[in-house]
Amino acid sequence: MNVLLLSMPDYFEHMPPIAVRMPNGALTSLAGNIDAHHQVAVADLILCHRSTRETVTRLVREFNPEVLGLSVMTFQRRTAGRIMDLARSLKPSVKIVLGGYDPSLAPEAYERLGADYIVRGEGEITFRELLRALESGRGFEKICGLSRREAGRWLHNPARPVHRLEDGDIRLPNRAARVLQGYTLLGRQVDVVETSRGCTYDCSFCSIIEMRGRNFYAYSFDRVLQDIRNARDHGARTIFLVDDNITLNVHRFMALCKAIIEAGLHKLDYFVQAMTSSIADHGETLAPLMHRAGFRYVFLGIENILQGDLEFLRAAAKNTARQKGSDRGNATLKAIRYLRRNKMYVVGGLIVGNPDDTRESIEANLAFARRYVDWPYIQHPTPYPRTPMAEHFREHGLITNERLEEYDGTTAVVRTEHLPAEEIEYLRWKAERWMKLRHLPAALRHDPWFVLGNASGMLTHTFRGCTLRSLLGLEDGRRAFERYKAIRRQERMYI
Ligand code: B12
Ligand code: SF4
Repeated sequence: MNVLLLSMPDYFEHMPPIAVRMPNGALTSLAGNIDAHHQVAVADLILCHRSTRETVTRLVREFNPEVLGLSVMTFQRRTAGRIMDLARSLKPSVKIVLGGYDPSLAPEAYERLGADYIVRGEGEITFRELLRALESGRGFEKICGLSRREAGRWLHNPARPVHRLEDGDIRLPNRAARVLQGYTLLGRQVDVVETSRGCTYDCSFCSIIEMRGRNFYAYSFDRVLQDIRNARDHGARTIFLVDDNITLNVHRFMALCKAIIEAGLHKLDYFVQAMTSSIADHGETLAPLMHRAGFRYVFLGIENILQGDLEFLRAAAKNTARQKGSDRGNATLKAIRYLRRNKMYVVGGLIVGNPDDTRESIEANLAFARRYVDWPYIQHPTPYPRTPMAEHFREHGLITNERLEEYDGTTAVVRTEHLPAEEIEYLRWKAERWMKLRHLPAALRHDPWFVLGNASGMLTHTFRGCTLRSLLGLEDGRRAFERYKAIRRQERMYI
């Protein structure tokens, strides 16, 4: 069968395609795990976000897929619906399969949008079995993790237990299936690699727990190194390790750094997401090792610097430093110091606009980011389907915006008990632009050719909506913010 797999073109504020065009790891993993006789093509629509309609039309015409698979996050749901309509108009018989976080956690929405199948949770084995059932015309009822339409009704097969990743059952991603090119991070070709799946924490904003429960399973180092080599052989110079929480098992992570060095793969640049507590507690040995292994940017899940907010986010434990088992307070500063001392940049993940936040508490977080992080990655709490946070915001009547295409993390869609949503977003937007500007010299040192060629495009993106008058303070900043919001609305019309 011909199988076409697409990820959505929608991007969010901190990942402008001019600087970041990252492949979706799910699609190549699915492509690597279907039976070998299928023809499979993978297209990440972020690479053509300005010509989505034309590209999807061309791909459907040229590739003539019997099965079309879409990978979707919540803020991409509207675009996914439009792509499904387009594909059906081009080829009415195509079977449409949805997967990823949003279809898994809100399948009912996709039933209404006209999908044929929904793969809930991990997809490799379920999708492989679905293609077999489509070929033979039977056996759908035995496929765990599958939702399907039968005689006008939706049937939901039992959930599939999470995979333990250890027996080689999940094969390497198939990167050769990609039919679009141009994946870059700050000008260098980038790819994604997984070393583990899962997390045992339960932060209230994170979709991971409803998606797969609290667990952690890891691939063997042999497999991880093969995967990194495969990404490198396909041209990657930067690797984003997309594990849910690679620092959950610090000793394994240290051993992985050593394995990367021993395999000579430390000449690549690595980006990773990390918990502050792991870095703070083990930084003395871990941080130098990470630097030697090639880690350059570390996304730190700081979440918030105030204890009350951390408790709401259920992120206090993962942000607490410990010594010999006893609590030594917030881990953030310690973690930042270790990373910076070892020449790594800190991407500071903060969440502002939680239910009890006041202007002062938001300003305190922004001031912290200004002072301590290299690149701000500040978001607003977003009530994604079935997260504990979503329940809380709904119960307290704090959700002010139900337009899911704006659930991109940098649009405030909830208010606090003290501040309207618009004001929260304005505070963040106003402060964050200047923090990003400040990182430009460091980025120039790291990637001089890219920055020299793209600085004006990046600045135009960061300061869109602003004019010289607004930057000089001769115009009310809110007017620039309104223009920015209008531009953002336009940008969201991908199709
Ligand atoms: C790595 C990562 C990123 C990376 C890389 C993204 C990329 N291009 O791949 C970066 C940092 C760029 C990123 C950004 C964002 N992310 Co992100 N990210 C993740 C993370 C940590 C891992 C995702 C991953 O690659 N896993 C590995 C792959 C193999 O697994 P998978 O994607 O789950 O896919 C499996 C199944 O879902 C299924 N499947 C998936 N698609 C399909 C399609 C078909 C057809 C089928 C059959 C099956 C299937 O099969 C796959 C294999 O088993 C998750 C989860 C987490 N713990 O936080 C969040 C997560 C996916 N991100 C999320 C969000 C919201 C975002 C942002 C909007 C904002 C943010 N929080 O940073 C941006 C938007 C990005 C953009 N397009 O602009 C949310 C999504 C929530 C939701 N309900 O939609 C998650 C779940 C985190 C959370 N908050 O809970 N992200
Ligand atoms: S530690 Fe990270 S992956 Fe784990 S639940 Fe919290 S946000 Fe999600």
